[in-house]
Amino acid sequence: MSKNSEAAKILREIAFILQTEEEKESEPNAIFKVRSYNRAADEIQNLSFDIGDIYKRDKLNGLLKIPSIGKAIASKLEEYITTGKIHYYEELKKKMPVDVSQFFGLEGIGPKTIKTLYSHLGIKNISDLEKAATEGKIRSIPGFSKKKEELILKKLQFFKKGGGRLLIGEVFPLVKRIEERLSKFRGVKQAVAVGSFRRMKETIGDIDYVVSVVSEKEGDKIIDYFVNMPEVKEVSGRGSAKAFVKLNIGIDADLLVVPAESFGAALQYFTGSKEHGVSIRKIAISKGLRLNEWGVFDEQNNRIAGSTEEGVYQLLGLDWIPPEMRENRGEIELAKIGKKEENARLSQLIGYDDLKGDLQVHSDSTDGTMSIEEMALYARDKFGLNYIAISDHTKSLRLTNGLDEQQLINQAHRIEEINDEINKSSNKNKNFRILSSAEVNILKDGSLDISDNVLDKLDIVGAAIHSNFALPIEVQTERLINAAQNSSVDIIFHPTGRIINRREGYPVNISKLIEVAKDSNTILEIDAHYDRLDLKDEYIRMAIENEVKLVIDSDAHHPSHYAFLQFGIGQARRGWATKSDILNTLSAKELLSSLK
Ligand code: DGT
Ligand code: CA
Ligand code: CA
Ligand code: ZN
Repeated sequence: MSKNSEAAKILREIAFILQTEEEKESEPNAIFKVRSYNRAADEIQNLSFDIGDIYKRDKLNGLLKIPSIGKAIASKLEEYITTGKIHYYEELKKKMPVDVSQFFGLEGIGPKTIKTLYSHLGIKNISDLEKAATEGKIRSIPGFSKKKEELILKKLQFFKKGGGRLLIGEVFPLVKRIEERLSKFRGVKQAVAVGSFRRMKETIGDIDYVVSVVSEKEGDKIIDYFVNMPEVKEVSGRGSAKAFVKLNIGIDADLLVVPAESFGAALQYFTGSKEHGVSIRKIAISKGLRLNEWGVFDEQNNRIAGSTEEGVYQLLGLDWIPPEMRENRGEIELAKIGKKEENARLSQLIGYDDLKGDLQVHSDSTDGTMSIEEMALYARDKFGLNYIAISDHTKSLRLTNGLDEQQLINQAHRIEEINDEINKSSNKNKNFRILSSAEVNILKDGSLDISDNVLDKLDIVGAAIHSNFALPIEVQTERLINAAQNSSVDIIFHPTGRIINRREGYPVNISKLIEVAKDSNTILEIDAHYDRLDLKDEYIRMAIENEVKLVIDSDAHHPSHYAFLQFGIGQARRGWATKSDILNTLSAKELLSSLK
């Protein structure tokens, strides 16, 4: 595990063990403590910077700038980075020597229950629990019953099947790290993470790898290596060309090893989706061919393609189809060779390097964690962007210290000064530009909390709903329409308000919103934070079919969050967006001149 995942795991365990403790009068805020450990763990797990590097550069101060990290946790991280241990955690573990991380995600069996199970039956891990439940020992613990025991067994079955799906951003760094390690392994030609991950689905059920080797005898070595990686918790099975493991973060990973001549066919097969694969196989059959993970075979069973994906598709009369589109939603029709006009879209999908700017960025004027200047320099120097818009929250969002009219005007002036400062020494064509903006709050009645004459002084304006989620769909849609029809509003941020796996969002008549966006020349945002991915793929495609312009923003509250942009691009590709559908592929100047 990387330092970040290790530290995140410890913080999560601390939170968990804290929840097993008796309520103490002396500590009435225990629940907040638990929450802050969990939040800190999430943040660190997904940080695209290594906490060790942050510490090396800026010591405790650097750690304190990570969102959700306060003084208490920062000093524990410091202890972890410098000594490899956290004393506080070691002490907690002494009181409860249970492998608590095993129980994460085991729904309905919380910390208190686990404490009870430990103190009565000495249960320390999942297999102890399964054994005790199967042997009927749990029902006799005070407060338990036969029914409860059965329920535990049922939950265990579900858990073992892997009911939970992780968000793409939660697994991305890990998946890439393993992919890179596999591809550098001796004897390996190529290694690619396939399945839903390669298709950039918003959630991932399990991780799949396809590896090609130079010769068959390398297969065993790579499988050995795979099942012994530090991230592996348990090996579920292995064969001569396959391995199945459970990873510490609570997700399974599958590995398939193939010879180079089958690599393309294996990629095609295991990238899926299943529905796409089924349709592709039908085409093969209609041509008298057979397609499987080892290649395309003719009637005499000769392999006639398989080393590359392009070769497989071509033999079936198709252009290569980007993985993100492989959902059997019309992409195969589009890819038929000879349909020049339609299949142009396949090669014009927005690429992962196409964004020039980011239009939703927060600073420490409100709930962000770094200054405007720091956010700008990171965007320029580490992420290669040419512009960002500082879109801090506005006054009615008091929790974030939202800005009022005067503060927004002052911030816009300050931005001009910073633009001058940071561009002083650079050549004029390479100027980085910070745009003044705001994430204006849409009020209950659809009006905005900042007056139009102030908004008109900003370079670009986003508006968003942050409260009153329970209103009926007509009212909610009307609020958004009101905002879109406001001539000062350029973009609707995270249009549906969902948080994946946690909050459904408010109800919206999305086709109506799309229609109004088109008529009013309002841009809809693809918020690329992996928690949101809002608009989602399906709505992106609807927006594009209706010629609505989109932007992809990171919603960064810390510079490492710029890395989220790739998830937004992934969703845009899943929604068939070309570069010209996404306005922040334009230069700042072109973008500004296309606004309403
Ligand atoms: P996930 O893991 O639920 O996020 O989604 P996938 O798409 O990664 O699905 P997974 O891991 O079960 O299988 C990986 C790919 O392997 C899948 O996208 C297509 C292929 N595949 C798996 N099972 C079948 C099957 O029964 N039939 C066909 N045609 N393909 C399959
Ligand atoms: Ca999978
Ligand atoms: Ca799989
Ligand atoms: Zn927001």
